[in-house]
Amino acid sequence: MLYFKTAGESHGKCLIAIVEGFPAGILIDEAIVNRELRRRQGGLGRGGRMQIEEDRVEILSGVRKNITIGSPICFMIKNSDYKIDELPAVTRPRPGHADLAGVMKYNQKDARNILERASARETAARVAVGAVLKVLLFQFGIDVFGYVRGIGGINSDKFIKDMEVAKKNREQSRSYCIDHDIEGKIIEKIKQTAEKGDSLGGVIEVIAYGVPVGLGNHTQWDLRLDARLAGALMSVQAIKGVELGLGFGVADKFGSEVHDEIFYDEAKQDKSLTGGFKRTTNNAGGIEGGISNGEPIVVRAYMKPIPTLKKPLRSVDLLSKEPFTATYERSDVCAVPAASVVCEAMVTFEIARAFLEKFGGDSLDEVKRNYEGYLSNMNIATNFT
Ligand code: EPS
Repeated sequence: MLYFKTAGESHGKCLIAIVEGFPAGILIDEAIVNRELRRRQGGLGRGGRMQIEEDRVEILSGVRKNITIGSPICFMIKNSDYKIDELPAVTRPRPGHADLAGVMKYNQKDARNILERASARETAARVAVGAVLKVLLFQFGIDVFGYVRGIGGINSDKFIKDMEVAKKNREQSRSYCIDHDIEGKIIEKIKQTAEKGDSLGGVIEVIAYGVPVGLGNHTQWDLRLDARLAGALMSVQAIKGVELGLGFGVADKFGSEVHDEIFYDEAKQDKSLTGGFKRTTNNAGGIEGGISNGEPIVVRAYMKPIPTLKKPLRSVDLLSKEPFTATYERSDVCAVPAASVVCEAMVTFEIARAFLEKFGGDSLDEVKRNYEGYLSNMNIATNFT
């Protein structure tokens, strides 16, 4: 089974990720991973830390001559800002961070022992994992694309029509939006927010194209693909809500306005991933009954503003119990663009996990055989690579 774990503290020696269940026979190299790590480090709203770090991966195991060999893949990303033992104690917990609940749970007097691991620095390790899983999915024509729909209430009303255009627009955007019309307003809002010592959240959308019918399962609560995607995205630091397709909007509408009617196109039965069945809407976001239905999977994550504020909120000292303002050292004003890269990695992981559950094998060739067999049973041509 495909799985990964991460280890490492924000100002510790390094971050580590170990991926298990990755098939043998796939070409990966550090450059592919580094490209994604650079993307995560970039984007508007980042603070001083990103000037210090230049995230680069070292692949320590599971790969020989750039080809995966089926054994666990271990990634290491060194922290340039390695100083965990010299850093002062934190005794004034930040509202919204793990500080207070963490010290109480772990019986600590210093919130540093909590925040170092709770920090979103950990997400660099997740992005390394996502980078190689993207290579795997790409072998099967699956492409996962994450971008920013809005920051601080400045939201785009444009949706993706052409993936290549969207990719180009995102690459040219410092906010990782696909809508250049809102970029100027976002830049201005981040600037004003930084001046006020405050922080901003936003909305991220991730779309997975080329996902076949049949990933996930209706038979058990924890096998449902929508539940798994929601859990994966909620695990990303600062994400407070997740929706699929029409999402929260479904609650206010009639059933006839929500459900995607089914049509059949005989000419497409041998070519489309849906075997000729088709929809003219995708309000379900590509998942019905916990199973992918062949339409693009569309999921959105809502990120809260970062809890570390230059103009801190009221808090209480853990030791003296006196009122104080929360600790501030340095922070990002907005990490929504960076989080969009992390959300893309997490969606990639869940789709790859469900894909390998269904078609899994120890080698790429075996997975390909399984997938081709499944598609040919649905009369779909297997020219996906
Ligand atoms: C973070 C606090 C900041 C962010 C960090 C997440 O780090 P520092 O405390 O060193 O200033 O920059 O994000 C990263 C380091 C990163 O790589 O994304 C936090 O408290 O969550």
